[in-house]
Amino acid sequence: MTNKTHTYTPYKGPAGGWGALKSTAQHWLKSENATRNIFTLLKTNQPQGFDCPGCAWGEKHDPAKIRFCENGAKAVNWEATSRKVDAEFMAQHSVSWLNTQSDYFLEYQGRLTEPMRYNPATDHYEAISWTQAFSQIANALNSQNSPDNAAFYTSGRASNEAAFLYQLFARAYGTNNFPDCSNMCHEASGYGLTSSIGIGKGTIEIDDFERADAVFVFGQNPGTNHPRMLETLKEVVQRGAQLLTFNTLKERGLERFQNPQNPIEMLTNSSKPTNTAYYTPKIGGDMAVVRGMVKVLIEMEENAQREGKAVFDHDFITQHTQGMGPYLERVKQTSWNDILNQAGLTREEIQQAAEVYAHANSVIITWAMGITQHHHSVATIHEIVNLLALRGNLGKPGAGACPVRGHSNVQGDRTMGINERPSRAFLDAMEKRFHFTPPQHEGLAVVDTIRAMRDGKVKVFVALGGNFAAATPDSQATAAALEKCDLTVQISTKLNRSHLITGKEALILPCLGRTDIDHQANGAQKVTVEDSFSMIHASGGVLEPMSKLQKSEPAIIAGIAEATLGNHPVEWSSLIANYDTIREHIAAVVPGFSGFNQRILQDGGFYLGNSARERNWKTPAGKAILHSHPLPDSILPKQAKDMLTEKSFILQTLRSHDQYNTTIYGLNDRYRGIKNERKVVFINPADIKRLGYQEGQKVSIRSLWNDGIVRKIDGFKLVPYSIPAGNLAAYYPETNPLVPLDSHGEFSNTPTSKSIAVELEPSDTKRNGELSVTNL
Ligand SMILES: Nc1nc2c(c(=O)[nH]1)N[C@H]1C(S)=C(S)[C@@H](COP(=O)(O)OP(=O)(O)OC[C@H]3O[C@@H](n4cnc5c(=O)[nH]c(N)nc54)[C@H](O)[C@@H]3O)O[C@H]1N2
Ligand SMILES: Nc1nc2c(c(=O)[nH]1)N[C@H]1C(S)=C(S)[C@@H](COP(=O)(O)OP(=O)(O)OC[C@H]3O[C@@H](n4cnc5c(=O)[nH]c(N)nc54)[C@H](O)[C@@H]3O)O[C@H]1N2
Ligand SMILES: [Mo]
Repeated sequence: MTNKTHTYTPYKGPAGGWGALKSTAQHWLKSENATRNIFTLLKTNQPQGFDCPGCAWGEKHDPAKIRFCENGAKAVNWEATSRKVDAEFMAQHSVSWLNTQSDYFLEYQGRLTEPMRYNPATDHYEAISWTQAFSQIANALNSQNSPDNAAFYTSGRASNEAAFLYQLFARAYGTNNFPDCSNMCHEASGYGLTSSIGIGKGTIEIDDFERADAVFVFGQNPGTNHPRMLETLKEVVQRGAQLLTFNTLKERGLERFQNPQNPIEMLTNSSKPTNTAYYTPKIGGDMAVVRGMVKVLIEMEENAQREGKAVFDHDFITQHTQGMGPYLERVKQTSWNDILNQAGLTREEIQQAAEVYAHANSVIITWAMGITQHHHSVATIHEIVNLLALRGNLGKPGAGACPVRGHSNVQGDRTMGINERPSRAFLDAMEKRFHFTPPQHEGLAVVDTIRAMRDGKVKVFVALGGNFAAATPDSQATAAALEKCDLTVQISTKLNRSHLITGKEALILPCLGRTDIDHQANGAQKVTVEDSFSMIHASGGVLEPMSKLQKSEPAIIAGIAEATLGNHPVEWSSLIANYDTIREHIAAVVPGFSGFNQRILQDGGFYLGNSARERNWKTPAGKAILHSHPLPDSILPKQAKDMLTEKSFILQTLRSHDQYNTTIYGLNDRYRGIKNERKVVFINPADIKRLGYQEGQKVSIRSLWNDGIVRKIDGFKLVPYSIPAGNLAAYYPETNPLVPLDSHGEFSNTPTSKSIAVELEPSDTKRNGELSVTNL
């Protein structure tokens, strides 16, 4: 760091607006493909273009509107670069050398353009033909003594068509081992919602925001991660509806916003506040916040009853729910003391939020990773559902549960059967259509896959996208586990850490991205995706692929399948000629997709429907089940809690404005005022003082977990920030070495990326024991 580039200068402008346009322009130029990319951007989320590879926020159907945001623009640019990584590049750089480079450097090298095989003798990747690559995979798979020795990872950019073929292939091969990014993401939402309302998806449509009286946003940073959501939130506020934010950090995007597509606003700089109230609970305090609100609501209900009125929706509760009595009893038994301690809000704040809730006839609650990546995430989501149920805010206009998904098709991948715990009905439908018996036993999700690799039980690892080595917890343990595999296969667009931490053998299979035209025998093909609101729509690339040696994801899966299984259970190559044939299979297997090929011709796509929205509860009781969990006495798992001292902190790991998960576009985090730096740790100024540190001082971060292993990263700068005392925040993936593999959510098994018990020490100049994703 030089003096010219201070790490931290508070960002004073509103989110979006001129700052966003300037940043978009800079990223255009960096991609070295500016004109091509402007054309590409204009096609983002348009009926004739491709689905934005950014986030999974939905779109109101309005063809006149330009539908991209600053960060969507970065995602498009990043994919549509003119730089390439081929065998020639690999001849110049050994894998060991590449592994010393940062994640930013790796992906910046450009698109992967030809299939390559790792040669351990030379420590270089070398060109290989597609036929050779497919047969190498087939040999590895066919020489296993059990199909469960293989695991098939999916990242949420994969299209419905690719995901469906992938699960068909892996199930025909014989395993349900489908670890996927959603295991690290919204798994708790899926589990929590399914076990309470009978469906693991959000119950609202995007238009519901126009009818909501109040919107509660929990644990989410839309200014960076779902920028188009800010526009929706702004409309909510402008309409006079209430917007309540609960976030441990003061996030700029949620405080103020101006719309970059509205020139008048930008000229006058008349940004309006998007939030009517901003609460900063402690990390992991949201369940306590909601419980406190319900405690207030119980009191309000008792008062109302005395006047012959009601706050609760008793008709809804009686007709549609089970478990309200025991739940309310549980709430009454939870003391205010426990609630306030864990929540980190005052009783007045909680009272205020409860009053807004009680006065609104329709309430939407949205949430993302601030809720799902804790030990008690499922319990927190159950608590949110209970709050909604109290006033019938499920299945009525302008109301409902809205988990805001991450990857652009992560929800669709699940719908297509990427699930290590498939339902009986899904497996039966597969059997009926394809005439083979799919494996019936449960497969492995992410954490269990890493354990199985470590224990020598999973030997072949195939990844359909993503960056498993960097995205997963306990980076060192995960790296060692991957290295024990016989073969690791990465189907990817860009070079990343997962290509460099290899099994004994390793392959890189370069694929087309969303922006590329997918030429097949019957012409250019479209794929489909599902957004957070269960809308299915088509996506077709607009750019000529960089290389004839890149293949589409479906074509790669079909190639692997044919080499491994021959023409069982389908003639794979015929499916690739025309993806309509894949969609016909999907229509026959997955509920809600009948007439798939016709329905995607509709502008804006079609709505998959949601049973809970219809107040049809697909639970064993036929009603919404209201679970009553005790408020945990600590938000940490026991192995961390036992290690706590007065010096301990809880660390959350989060995204900067210049990254897409493990893809680092740049080193700034504009809204949080960070420049040219990623190794920072946000800390309350009082904590800096209390521990006798200085602002800007470098520290090491060591996580607390009772297993004798030292997990430590070094050289992180202290940045004073508006964050509750005792809480810290730092960027992912650099912090993944700190997350113990065994530290995961109850029921969800999601790594606890938002609640890691840690201690700080002054930076260790000898750098002993430093672990970092970038130099493993
Ligand atoms: N540009 C861009 N877009 C993205 C992504 C990206 O990396 N870059 N990633 C995509 C993916 S896969 C996902 S899952 C989403 C992620 O979207 P987010 O969930 O918004 O992502 P995070 O950066 O993890 O932010 C979590 C937010 O929750 C807050 N928080 C953390 N812990 C708590 C808590 O205990 N309680 C409360 N109330 N708040 C808390 C943090 O301060 C932060 O604002 O975004 C998607 N979109
Ligand atoms: N500590 C910590 N860890 C986390 C999180 C956290 O908040 N904190 N968040 C978690 C979450 S929410 C998620 S979703 C996961 C993300 O985990 P992943 O989905 O595995 O990771 P990404 O960084 O999104 O994957 C990026 C890579 O995908 C490849 N890629 C990009 N586009 C395409 C495409 O169209 N096709 C194919 N085949 N490949 C493509 C590129 O090679 C790129 O390098 O990380 C999780 N890990
Ligand atoms: Mo995610």
